[in-house]
Parts: sequence; structure tokens; C-alpha cells
Amino acid sequence: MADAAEAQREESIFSTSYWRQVCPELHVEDKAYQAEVLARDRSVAAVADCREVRSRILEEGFAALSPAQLSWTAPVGRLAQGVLQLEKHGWPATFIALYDEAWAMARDAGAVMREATGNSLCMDVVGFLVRPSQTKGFSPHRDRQPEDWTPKGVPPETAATFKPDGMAKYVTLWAALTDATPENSCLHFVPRRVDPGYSAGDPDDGDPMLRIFQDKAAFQTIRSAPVAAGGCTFHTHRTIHWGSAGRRAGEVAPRIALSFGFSTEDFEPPYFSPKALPFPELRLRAALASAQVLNYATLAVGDREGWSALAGEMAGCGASTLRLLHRVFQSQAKRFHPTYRKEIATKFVSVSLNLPPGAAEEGAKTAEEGKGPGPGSQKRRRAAAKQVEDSDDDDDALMAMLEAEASTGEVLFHDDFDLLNSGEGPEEASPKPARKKKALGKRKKPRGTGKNG
Ligand SMILES: O=C(O)CCC(=O)C(=O)O
Ligand SMILES: [Fe+2]
Repeated sequence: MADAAEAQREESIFSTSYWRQVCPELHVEDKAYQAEVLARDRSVAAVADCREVRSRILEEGFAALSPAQLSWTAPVGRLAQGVLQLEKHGWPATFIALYDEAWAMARDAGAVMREATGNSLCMDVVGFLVRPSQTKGFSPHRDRQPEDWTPKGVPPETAATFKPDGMAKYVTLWAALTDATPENSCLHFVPRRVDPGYSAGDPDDGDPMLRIFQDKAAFQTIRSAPVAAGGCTFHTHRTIHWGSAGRRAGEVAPRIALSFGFSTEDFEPPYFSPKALPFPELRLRAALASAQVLNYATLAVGDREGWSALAGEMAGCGASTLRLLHRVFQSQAKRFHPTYRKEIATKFVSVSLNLPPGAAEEGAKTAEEGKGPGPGSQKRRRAAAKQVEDSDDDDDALMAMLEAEASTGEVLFHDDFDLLNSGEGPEEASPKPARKKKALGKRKKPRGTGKNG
């Protein structure tokens, strides 16, 4: 797709006319459309339905609303078509966040969430396009583990990630833009009552899935959550969930979804100021979508098919695409919360250093390519900095590392980070499936690699 690759440049990413041409049916920074959305005064969902969502989340860790219970301002079918258009141009589904309609939906989702949970949009927006013959939804995971929240200064105890009234401090609204069925990878949930790690936390050793599925009766507790286009599901940061492996043969319609994360500020601060809502300006949207793809890119190792559902054609991308996404984010980085910047820097460094052999030639040299000392020790750090300075080398991974360390005043990349390169520590080096998916595998020690593994 040479044309698509050609268009994937910073100039296009920041151009309203480019995005309008990709999806002519949708709006980009269209003031008249935005005014129409803001003028709307219908409620999105009945208060009684939101109450039911609340009690289901408290009881089971998940809930659902049917299309008949929801009245979205944005046309759901047009958003789905938009995702397919983006695919044609080589863009991941998350880039639907470039369009006003996605933010209209975020606003509606916010109204439902406020009523059901009291949580606010934290800008964790992700799009998915599952083609069951080639890809599937994310493999089983919890959206957050202690290694996601402790870098944000939140105490490690899982029990403290719930409010005094029991509501989770992080809840996702997952909107189906096409019908989501078991055949095309609808979501599946494990009810909290059968999941001992839900509120107590997972042991450092041992697989939470194996803890739960010890006998036949446990398998019967798995709940499939099909929803027709325009319906949505809800789950907390601790609910184990996944998209099923759909039917591989035959013509199964793609499953397209758009998810929004809602949190309390003390648990996960909004990635950029809510003052930019309801319609953030294009540069902010572009930076967010780019960063979100990087944020999940570590999935390429632990959940390749899930990563494909998220990244589309970018799933096999090399260094130059990663660098492009990172540059777009960096250009707006100051507008993002320091904890998010830190997370994206960590992910960017991690995925850059983990590119398979040959992928780096797509663009920049990586730190692996014989630069001498790798990141980690002070000596290496200084050597890296000096190399960057001396050779005017544009090694974005190293720069990101240094920039992130300088801006946070923390040493983010320790010597064990070298394991990412050495191949000596596969347990640590392989990001496990994690929203951001937090792995449900054997965990030898907490990993600091963020939401996706
Ligand atoms: O759509 C999927 O397959 C995964 C969705 C998910 O894990 C989430 O929204 O938290
Ligand atoms: Fe998830």
C-alpha cells in the first residue's frame, strides 16, 4: 500500500483536509457539527438503566446496554465505515479519534459513566477491527495490574483501587460499532465472584486463569457478551476479559469497536486536560491516537493477533513508523500528563529495542545496532547521551529515554532493561498480554512496562 505509506507523514497527520478526504462522511474540527452535538438535549441512557449498570458492575465486574437502551449522538454505522476507510489507508482503528463523531460518542459515554460510576474520561481511547479469518480480539487479561498504577504513585494494594462504595476507580465502556457476536470475537467476561484476584490482587507466582479454571464448573461461569451495533459493554480494570477467537472460515462480518476508559483522578489522571474536551483540537487528537498505538505496541510479542486487531496494517511496522508515531506525540508531549509521557516513553523504547531483525532498516538505527553501551547504567546513559550529541544521531529511542528521565527526574530504565535486548530474560522481556492489557501469566516479579505488558 504505497500510497498509504506515502500519506503517513506528519504533514498528513496534522491536516484536517487529509482526514476529511480519508473519511468524507465524518467531520474533523467542524464547528457547525460540533455546535449541533452540543445543542442536543436528549439523555443518552435512562437513569434506571445506568443504575442497573452500576449494580451489575458492583456485583459482577461487568455490564451491558443494548442499542435500544442507548441514544448516541454520533451515527454508529458511520463510525464503523470510518474505521474501514482508515484501514484502506493503512491507519489503525484508533485513528477514528481524529474525527468529531468519536468525541461526540466519548461525550455520550461520559454521561452514562458519570451516572453509573462517577468516573471521568481519562482519554484512554482505543479502536479495534477484528477480521475473524485473520485476527481476534485481545487475549485474556485484566486492564490494570499494580505495575500500571504504582508508577503513578498509587499504592500497590489492589483493594485500594476501589472506592469506599465498592465502585472500581477505572471502568471501560466498550461500544460495538458493528454487531459483536461469538463468531466475530465479542467480549467474554469472568464474573468477579469466581475470581479471587479481582479485588485481592494476583499472587506474584501463578496464573490467575489457572487459579480460576480448576474444574469444569468454573468454565461454565464464563459469560459471553454479544451486543448488536450501537450497544455497549462495561468492565472494570480488574475484570478478566477477552475477545473470543471467532469463526475462521466463511464470510464473518468484521467486529469493530471503540472503547473509552473512565477513571478517578487519584488512580489514573486524564492523559491531557479535560478542559480540551469535548472536542480536542486536531493536534491533540493526532498525538493521542499515535501514542495509544505505541502504548499497545508491546502486545506484538504477547498477543500478536490482538495487536493486529488494534494496529491493522501497522502491526508489522518497523522503526520509521514507530518513530513517526512517536514524533507526532512528542510534538504535543507537553500537553500530556507526566505519568502518561513516562508510560509512552517506556513503551516506545521497549518496542524500538524489541523490533525483530530487519524491521529496523525501515528507518532509524536502533540502540541494538552496535552503539556500544546499551541503556541502563549511568555510564551507559552518559555514553548514549554523548553519542547522540556527537554524531547528531537521531536515535529516537535513546532520546525518548533521556527526555523521559530528564522530565520526570527519575531513572526509568534500569540495568534490567538490558534484558530486553539480551534475550536472557524471556520471562521479563516478553510483554505478557495485558488495557493495556495486563498479563495473566506467571509473574516472577512486578514489571514496569505499563499497561500492555
Ligand atoms: O476488543 C477487544 O478485543 C479487547 C477490548 C479490551 O480489552 C478493552 O476494551 O479493555
Ligand atoms: Fe481490556
